[in-house]
Amino acid sequence: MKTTSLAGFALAFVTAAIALPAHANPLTIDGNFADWGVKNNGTLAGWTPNSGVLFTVEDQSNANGGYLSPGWGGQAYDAEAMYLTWYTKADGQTYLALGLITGHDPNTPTSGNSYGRGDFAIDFGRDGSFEFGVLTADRSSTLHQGDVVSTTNADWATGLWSAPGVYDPAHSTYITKVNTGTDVGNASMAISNRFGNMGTLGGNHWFYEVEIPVSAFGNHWVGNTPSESFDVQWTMLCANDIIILDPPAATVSEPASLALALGAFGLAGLARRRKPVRH
Ligand SMILES: [Ca+2]
Ligand SMILES: [Ca+2]
Ligand SMILES: [Ca+2]
Ligand SMILES: [Ca+2]
Repeated sequence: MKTTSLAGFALAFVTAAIALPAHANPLTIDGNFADWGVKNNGTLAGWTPNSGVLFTVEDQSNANGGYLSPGWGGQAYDAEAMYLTWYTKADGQTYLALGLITGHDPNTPTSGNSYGRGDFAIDFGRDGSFEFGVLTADRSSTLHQGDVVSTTNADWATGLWSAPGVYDPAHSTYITKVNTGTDVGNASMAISNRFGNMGTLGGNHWFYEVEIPVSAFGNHWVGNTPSESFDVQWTMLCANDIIILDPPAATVSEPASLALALGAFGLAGLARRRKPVRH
């Protein structure tokens, strides 16, 4: 098995916008990222969105077959950037919006050595348990593209890897797509056509744009701003490359009851809880 080093190939940076979105304007869910402030102008700066949008960029330039993490696959399986914001529309409804740029063709079939697109996964509490999936494709006779599905991890299919670089499909814990669960809402979703000139590392790219009414999250999101910490993750059905956006703590208010309870013990517990669970 190849052991290509990630270092040198990967461009990774995370920017934490400090003041978030109370004022963010609603986005148009049309598969065009201009309203996020992202530009495919062949520059590094093109990845950077408007202020008020949280994001992470993990663009890699590996040729076909190059190492990503936790698997291989090069540009054709490169999860490149994720964006996140939220806003309240005139109707009073609050929405969580997600953007994803990837080198993985959304139309990639799942057959032989090829693997199709996965679903967005949301982990409230950042405890490694994914409470919701947002479907990028029809997954069963009742679970369709755009559905917001309440899940446990057992409801998810998993990838090919049990650890970075370890091929072991039978023991993979990297979740990929929703098989089963309870439909709790409907997201708007648009997927772009292929485009180029994104960043400086070349290749083809696609953009997913998603808008989720936070009412689907029940008690996990109360009010106009997040009431609980959360992560958003996306990968494809092999989980060759996984991208995770972890909104920084400063932008997500802790529940008032927890804040009141914070003594020395509470702080220790908070620090432990906030340590991301990674596989
Ligand atoms: Ca748009
Ligand atoms: Ca790339
Ligand atoms: Ca990547
Ligand atoms: Ca969770």
